Amino acid sequence: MTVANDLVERAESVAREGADAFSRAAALDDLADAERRFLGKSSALNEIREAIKSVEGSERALVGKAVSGARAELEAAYAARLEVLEAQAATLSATRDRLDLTLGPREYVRGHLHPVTRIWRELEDVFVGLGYKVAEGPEVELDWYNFEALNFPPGHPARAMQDTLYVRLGARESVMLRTHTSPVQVRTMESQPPPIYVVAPGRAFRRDTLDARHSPVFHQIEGLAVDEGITLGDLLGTIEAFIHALFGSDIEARFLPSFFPFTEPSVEFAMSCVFCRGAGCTVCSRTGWVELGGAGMVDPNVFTAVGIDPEVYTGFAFGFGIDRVAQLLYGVDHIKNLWDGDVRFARQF
Ligand code: 2NL
Repeated sequence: MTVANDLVERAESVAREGADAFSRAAALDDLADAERRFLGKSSALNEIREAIKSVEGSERALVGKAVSGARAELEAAYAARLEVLEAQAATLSATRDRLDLTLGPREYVRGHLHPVTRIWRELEDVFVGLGYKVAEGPEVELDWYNFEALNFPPGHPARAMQDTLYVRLGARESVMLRTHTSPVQVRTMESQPPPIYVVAPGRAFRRDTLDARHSPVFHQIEGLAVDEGITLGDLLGTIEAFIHALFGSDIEARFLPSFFPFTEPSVEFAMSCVFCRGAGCTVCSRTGWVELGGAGMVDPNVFTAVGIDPEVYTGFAFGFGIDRVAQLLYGVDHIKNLWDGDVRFARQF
C-alpha cells in the first residue's frame, strides 16, 4: 500500500470515528472534548495533513482532498450535534430555573344580607303587600318634625320619655338625631293629601345605655294610614295581619291600653311567643307573650299641625323595633352581637 493510500484511509477512518464521538457526546462538555480531539491543533487529521509532505507530488492532491473531505464531514457532524445539545440545554434550564408564580386557590365565600337587613326587607314586603308605600327621610331632624308636630309641646313631660341626642346646630335643642321614624310620616302628611298609606323603616337614636336589648342606635319601622273612615278596628286587623304574615297564622296578637302623645287612644301590642307557643319560656319571661311595639289612632292635634282636617280624616299609626324582631327570630342573646361586625357571628345566619 502506498503512503498516499494509507493516509487517505486514515483520514476516512478518523472522519467516521470523530462523527461517531460527536454523536455519542451526551453533553456540551463532552462535545467540546471531542471537538478538541478531532478538530483541534494536535488532532489526528492535522497529523495526516502534516504527513502530506512525505507523499509524492502527483498523489498529494488525492490526500489533500481526503483530508478536507474528512474535515468537512467532522465539522458538519459537530455542528449538528452542537445544535441538538444546545437546544436540550436551553429546555433544561427553562424547566429548572422556572419561577412558579401561580397564586394559591382562594376560598370563594359568598356573602349574604345582615339579619336585620333581611327582617327589614321582609317587613317592607309584608306592608307593600298590604298596599303601603315605603318612605324615607333624614336622620338628623328638626324639633318640629321629631316632637312639635307630634304633639310634644316644649317642656311637656312626654319629651322626657325620649332621651334625645341633640346636635349643636342652630338654637339650643332645635336639631337632633331623630328618636323615632315618625318625622318621616309628618313630612309625608305635610307634602301630600290623604289617602296616605306609608311605612317608614330606618335608623333612630336615643341616649340609651347599651344592654342586652337596648342600643343607642336602633332600627324601627313605623306605619301610618290616613283616610276617611279609618277605625281602631282597621288598626287591630292590620297589626294582626302583619303578625300572621311574618310569624305564621297560628301566632296570636294581643293589645293592651297604653299612652303616646301622638295617638289617642293608644295601645301596645304583643304576639304569642314564637318559641313556646304561649306555654311560657325564657324568651317571653314565662308570660307566653312577646312585646312588639305601640300603636294608636292619630291624635287630632297631629292632623291639625300638618294641615289635615281631623273632622274629615282619621288614621292610625304604629311602630316597633326591627332589631328586636331580628333578635327574637334569630335567637340573638345580646344586641351588640348584631353590630360589632364580627363575621364569625354574621356567618351563622
Ligand atoms: C313604639 C311605638 C308608635 C306611632 C309610633 C305615629 C306617627 C305619626 C302619628 C302618630 Cl306621624 N303616631 N307613630 C304611633 C304609636 C306608637 O311607636 O313602641 N315604637 C317602637
